[in-house]
Amino acid sequence: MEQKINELLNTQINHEFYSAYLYFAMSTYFSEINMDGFAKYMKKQAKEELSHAQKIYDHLILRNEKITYKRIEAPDTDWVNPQDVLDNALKHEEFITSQIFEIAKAAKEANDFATKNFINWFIEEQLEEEDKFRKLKEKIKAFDECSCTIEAINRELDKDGE
Ligand code: OFO
Repeated sequence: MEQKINELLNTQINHEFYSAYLYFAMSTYFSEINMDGFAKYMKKQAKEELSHAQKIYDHLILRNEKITYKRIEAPDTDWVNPQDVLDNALKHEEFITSQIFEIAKAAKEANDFATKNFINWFIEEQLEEEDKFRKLKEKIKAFDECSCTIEAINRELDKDGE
């Protein structure tokens, strides 16, 4: 594996851990305002992010590649309302998608077919994750108009949670 791809994959492990950290923080935010369905949902997302980090870790190990550990930043938690949290989650996923595309591009340029194939799973996953947050964000747009809407979504998410 080229050094550049090793570095990109190690950086992506860090991004996935940061994503988990961010979503746990969002889960805390929702717990604190008694929106337990949303809290469960974000906790589930956080756990998924940990599994993404592990997937990349396993791929590097499988290829006998070096793993490097980096500092995980603390997320900013100054959200003003639930809509703001979901805006932030969607923006974050869009950033992650751009990073995944960088890996795909580098793998293509290096003719690293194993990484190219591996990263395809993440490309699909990102489509789903952006879609999930976009839809949830749209749903709670009505929050300002009717608090019963957000209560209904909260109950729906509570049923889906792990
Ligand atoms: Fe939220 O996605 Fe990981 O990759």
